[in-house]
Amino acid sequence: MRIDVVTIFPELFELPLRTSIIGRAAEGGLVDFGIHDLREHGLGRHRSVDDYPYGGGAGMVMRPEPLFGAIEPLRNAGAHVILLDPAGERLTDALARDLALQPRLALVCGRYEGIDERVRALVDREVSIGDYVLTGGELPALVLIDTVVRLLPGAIAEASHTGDSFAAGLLEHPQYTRPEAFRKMAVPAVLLSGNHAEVDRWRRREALRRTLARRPDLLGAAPLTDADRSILEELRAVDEES
Ligand code: 9D3
Repeated sequence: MRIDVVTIFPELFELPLRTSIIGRAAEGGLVDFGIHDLREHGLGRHRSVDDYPYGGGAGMVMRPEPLFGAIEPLRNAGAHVILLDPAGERLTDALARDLALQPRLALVCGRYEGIDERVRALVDREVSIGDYVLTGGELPALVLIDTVVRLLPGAIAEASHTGDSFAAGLLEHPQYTRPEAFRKMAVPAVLLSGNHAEVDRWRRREALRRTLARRPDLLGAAPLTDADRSILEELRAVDEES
């Protein structure tokens, strides 16, 4: 996969894309990145990329010419162009799985109060990472890259995403490692028992317990067996008692 990014802060991408799983995927040739400084398409001696809003108001708006100059060649090369925008469609694991099928993505990061409306004509989709206000699209672009690249075949062990909590529709069960007792807190005995069927049953029950307690909204869409449903009934009943 090829991922191009258009930004006025190319330095924000340096370390994150060289580190950890994304860095290893890039090293191994699963993905390569092109980070493009929008200022290279800026206007005049000051390489200006923004201007005052027509109609007045606070803040600056990103001008269309530099953005067109940066985006058009990427579009013409076949990239699926994504504008990171607070009013975009919400990023989910399902969207990440769709995007991971594209051979090329171009991510456009806005800054200031927004971008000239005419730039949207060059964009295939607009994506937001959630309902909170950030100072620009750079961190959202990194979040999108992180969630897409880990899904590329070979980036991480397959089992680590077929078992993803959002893929399975439930939150994950609790996990423990050594030591067996830490500050008087013990590891549940079942995990030390060596009985794999019992371990699986315990994990499923704990995943259901945690999802019921923290994200009951997920239970509607989760694929649940009859056994799961009776465990949930039991957990709800226990909760009634206290
Ligand atoms: C003045 C009104 N603001 C809309 C809420 C304008 C505005 C605020 C923040 C315009 C751009 C930004 C910068 N944020 C992003 O570019 C952004 C973002 C975000 O702030 N939250 C979640 N997802 C995203 S994706 C891009």
